[in-house]
Amino acid sequence: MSPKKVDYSLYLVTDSTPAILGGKDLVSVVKAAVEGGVTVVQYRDKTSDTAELVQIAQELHKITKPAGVPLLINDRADVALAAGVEGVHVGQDDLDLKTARRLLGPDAIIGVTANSEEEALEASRDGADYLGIGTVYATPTKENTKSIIGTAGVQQILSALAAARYDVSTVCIGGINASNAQRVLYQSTSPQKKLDGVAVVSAIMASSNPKQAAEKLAELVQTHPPFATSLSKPALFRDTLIAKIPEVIKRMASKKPLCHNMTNLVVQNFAANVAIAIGSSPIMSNNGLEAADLAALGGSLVINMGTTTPEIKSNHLKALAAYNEVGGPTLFDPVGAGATEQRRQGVKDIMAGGYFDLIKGNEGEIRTVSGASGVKQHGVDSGASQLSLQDKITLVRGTAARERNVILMTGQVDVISDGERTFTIRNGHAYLGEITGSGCALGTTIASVMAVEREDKLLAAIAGLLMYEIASERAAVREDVKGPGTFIPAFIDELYRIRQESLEGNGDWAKNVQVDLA
Ligand code: 3NM
Repeated sequence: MSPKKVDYSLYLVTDSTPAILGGKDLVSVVKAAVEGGVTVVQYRDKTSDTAELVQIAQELHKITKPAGVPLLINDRADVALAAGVEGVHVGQDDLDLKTARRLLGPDAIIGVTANSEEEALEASRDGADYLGIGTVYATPTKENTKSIIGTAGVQQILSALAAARYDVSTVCIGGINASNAQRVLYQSTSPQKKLDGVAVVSAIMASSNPKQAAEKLAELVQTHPPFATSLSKPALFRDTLIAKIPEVIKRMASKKPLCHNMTNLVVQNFAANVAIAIGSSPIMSNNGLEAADLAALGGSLVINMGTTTPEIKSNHLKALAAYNEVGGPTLFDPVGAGATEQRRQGVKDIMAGGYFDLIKGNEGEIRTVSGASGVKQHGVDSGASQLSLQDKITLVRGTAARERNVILMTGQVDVISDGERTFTIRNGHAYLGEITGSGCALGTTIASVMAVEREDKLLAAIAGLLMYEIASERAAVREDVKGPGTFIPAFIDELYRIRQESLEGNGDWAKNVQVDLA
């Protein structure tokens, strides 16, 4: 079945229950939504009697048909036939696709709910015109959903469809609204296949102004999210990338960007001192309510989970939304991600709540971010390594491609990737592992560079990482450094010196970088 010419970009599923519709009139809400720009309407009504279903479907069709918007009926091919609408949508437990097709004929639009690769492939093989892929995020609108698959799950299904060469259309469903529609479309995209649209219920049906809600969503789904700056990645080779680093650090030191740190209680002072030393301007604010004002100042955001609590998590989510809205660079440091259930869930919640340009962590943390089960971190330390270097490279590259961001796994050998370009970095010094907050302040350093280098965030991250690690090497060999205690002030001095050298146009500090293409 070749895809029919249908615009699936903003797909409305109706809901007549008081919890969603409130006291509003269903037909009026659909009329407003169509005026606002929804491109498909599915009439979903699990309670009305058949005669009533047909009658309401006919009324809805009087609105959708003149607007060129297909009207589909949830589950009921008989109602679709009786009302003469364009098609049906069937769930996995509804009327089966082949029977629906037999009843409605080849021109009808028939969509199928798919929760997994298997369901998606089967429906495509059997001739579905489109798939409703979900559940993306948990939603009170439909509580008996099978599994929450997130953007990673949607992307996996899209990749499987592309590999099997099905050109079936796709929308995703579950918890989509104006705050996440663009990100969900962006992060669900697989290199071979993208979603054709998003399906929403409450974002429009529960709105007090359905027309405005539809207009807003229609605009959002047609545009890239503000944080998607580097849609065409510069094809940088190792040497061209390395050559740019001193200039990037010089730019950061001259511009003194704001670096907003929502970091843990242990490292606030150290991270702020590091930020000042490298030439950025730190603000250590954990108050989510002021994040929108701070985001407007053009800086970057670090979210560090080191001493998280439920209240801190809610502040993090507010700040992340504020920076995402203006495209301000965001960095996530999931400290101790694999150590406790609270933290494992915290990672899931925050990654479902917004977009991070970069996620950095040690092996245990990045494995947790990737979704690996059974990661046992002993406190915030990574614990004994369980992965070979090649395993780390595969994991980091795959996670970056999945999240469409940059992933940095720190360790004796750091591994960094944006999903396309992957590097290993062997700079740094063991003293960094002997003091508190060295990983956290690295996050501050990288975020500071990302604030000024927004186009290529991989370049920004490598520049920040190298500045940091080379400063540690220079500090460690100083005569006044006798151990971790004397290392700290020397390290801050060396960060400051690299900043000053960079400002003077001297990039010699970056001569001994140990960076390799992986
Ligand atoms: N089907 P909202 S989730 C109707 O996962 C429906 O198949 C789902 O509602 C699925 O946009 C869902 O309000 C409800 O979150 C989506």
